[in-house]
Amino acid sequence: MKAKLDQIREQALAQIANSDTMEKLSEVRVAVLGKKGELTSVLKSMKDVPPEERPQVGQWVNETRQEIEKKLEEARTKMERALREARLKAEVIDVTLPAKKAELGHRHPNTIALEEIERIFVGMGYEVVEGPEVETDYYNFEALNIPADHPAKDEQDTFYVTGDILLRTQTSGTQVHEMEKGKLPIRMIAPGRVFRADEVDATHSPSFHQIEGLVIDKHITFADLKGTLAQFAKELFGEETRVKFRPHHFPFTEPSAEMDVSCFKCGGKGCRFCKGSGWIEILGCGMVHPKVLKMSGIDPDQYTGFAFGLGLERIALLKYEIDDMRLLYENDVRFLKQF
Ligand code: 2U9
Repeated sequence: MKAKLDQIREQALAQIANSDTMEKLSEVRVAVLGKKGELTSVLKSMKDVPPEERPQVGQWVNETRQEIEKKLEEARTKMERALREARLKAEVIDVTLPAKKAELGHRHPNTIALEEIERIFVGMGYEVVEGPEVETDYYNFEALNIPADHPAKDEQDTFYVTGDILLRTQTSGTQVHEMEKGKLPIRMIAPGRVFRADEVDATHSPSFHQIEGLVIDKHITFADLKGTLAQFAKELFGEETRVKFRPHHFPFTEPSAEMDVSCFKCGGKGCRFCKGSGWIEILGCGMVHPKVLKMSGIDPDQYTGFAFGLGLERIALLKYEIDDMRLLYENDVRFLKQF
């Protein structure tokens, strides 16, 4: 029996020594110590051993089993360590490699211009108010003293949802909503998307953005309008910028004007950029029409105000010297990257 056990042990230890994978080690364990293993069958044959010899044989079997188990465990630990070392070696991280550059997004020229304009007016104490893009005829036209037969109301110029509901053609409805709240004074700008049934070309789009402003308080005069917009122009285009006002007509303001800035390319001498005139038109403005104040519940004998409106895309095109509005809507990264 002892010889048999020694043979099992020698054979098992040799097999363990020859095992070069976890699977092979596992096979050895099953073949020797498993339910149908060689050592297990020796144990099963104990019944044939004379009772007086059983303690001795039992001890041999246990010793053999323990020795094989110990060797199996040693081999397993050794193999695991080798495997881990090989894995760590393969996974090695070279901390000296240059990092991958993360691609940063770019703000759209419209956004850059909008944020700059908002910063200027917020700095002068204005609130930024947004309103709905879908309006009723009343808020887009009637409350602004735009008569029923005005050409802007034509279906050729305005996108109608139904007979009375439309996509706003200007952000002015937002100011009307604000006036109706009855909280005075008002110092606000209303930036946002507007819609006009225009054909696309280098300077037109059926959807663009406006920034309109409204100030209403006691004793507001045209001098306040001039001072405010002159300061705005200096902050947007540079301290040396001069402004001039040309008489104009809008139904919602009286008197009305358009404001030009001295050309920031040539300083006013005249160049290709300002088409030789030295001046660039940037906005429309005027004193809020008394009828407009009255319709929204403000007493024009107590309160006066000024308003202005400008096209955001026009400012972005001018400021960043972009010659085609369509570039602003294509979102070509090669274009956007430049700002
Ligand atoms: C209220 C009263 C008056 C807003 C104004 C303009 C002049 C103007 C144009 C600029 C270029 C539109 O984007 S554009 O085509 N706007 O010239 N807008 S005054 O006047 C208002 C607004 C609201 C209650």
